Amino acid sequence: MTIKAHQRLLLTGAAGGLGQALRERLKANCEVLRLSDRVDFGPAAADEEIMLADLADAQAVDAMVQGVQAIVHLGGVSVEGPFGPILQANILGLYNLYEAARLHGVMRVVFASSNHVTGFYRQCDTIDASAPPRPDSLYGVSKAFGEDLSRFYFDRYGIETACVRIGSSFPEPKDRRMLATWLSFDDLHRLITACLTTPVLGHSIVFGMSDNAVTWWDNNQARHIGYVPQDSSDVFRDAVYARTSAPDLSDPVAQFQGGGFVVAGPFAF
Ligand code: NAI
Ligand code: 15L
Repeated sequence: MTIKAHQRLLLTGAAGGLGQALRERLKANCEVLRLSDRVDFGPAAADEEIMLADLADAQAVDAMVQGVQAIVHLGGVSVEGPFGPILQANILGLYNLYEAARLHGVMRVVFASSNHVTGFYRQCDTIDASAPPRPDSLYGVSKAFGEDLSRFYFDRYGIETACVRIGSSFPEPKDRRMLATWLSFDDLHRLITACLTTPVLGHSIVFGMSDNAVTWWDNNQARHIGYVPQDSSDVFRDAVYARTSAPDLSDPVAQFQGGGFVVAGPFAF
């Protein structure tokens, strides 16, 4: 049984792909689940509250955060694109979120970081949380900013954060790269639950992946979180190989962990 570690839990980005996947699952983690996004996504169900907010709007973010005990922060731009929206949602928006957390005494945050913080490591490298960031995109740079901002709020104010460098969280791995990066929705929920319930979280970086045989990431520095994945991309391997061709190893997309993000853009502001 999942421990309801917090009375009222805030989930941002609730209208997005992962927000929808987690909405039902996270009800097990709290008495009241507060859901937020910039876009309207319909009415609240039992044991839910909905508070729409643009992350760039400090007042709206303040209201969104007031009264919760913990935050699962998924909201923001989730792919590479023009810098303007990334700046508003992922940089200014994250600052607004942590300021609101500080003002309202919210002491634990699960931050959806991304594997694109380290996307310029090679697919033959195995890295752990001590590897310096090598972002593969402006999007990845914004997530690296989020990891540093949350570390500052921990060192200065004691707000604990798990920076979850999510790999590829979709119903199934879509291509050969995702056989290494895949994170099932159930394992994502297990990982978030571990981050919400571990006695001492501190400021931690954890790679969000299932128990995939091929991996580029080592989570040994996150053992205090207590995450034990139970799914694996391996059951999809034969099907993925059958429908995809062998990678061109001279192509940066096949060389680097970030895949297509290493060549995306540039985009107009
Ligand atoms: P998504 O793009 O489906 O959802 C993001 C949500 O954030 C959307 O509903 C959008 O309306 C909202 N949003 C965007 N800008 C906003 C703003 N200014 N104010 C308020 N809300 C805003 O993305 P997805 O796949 O659900 O990912 C969720 C989080 O996890 C994102 O932060 C993403 O960067 C991160 N992540 C996801 C991965 C995945 O495999 N799905 C991999 C790595 C990281
Ligand atoms: C991400 O950070 C994105 O949010 C997601 O849409 C995927 O592209 C994922 O990384 C990935 O690397 O597969």
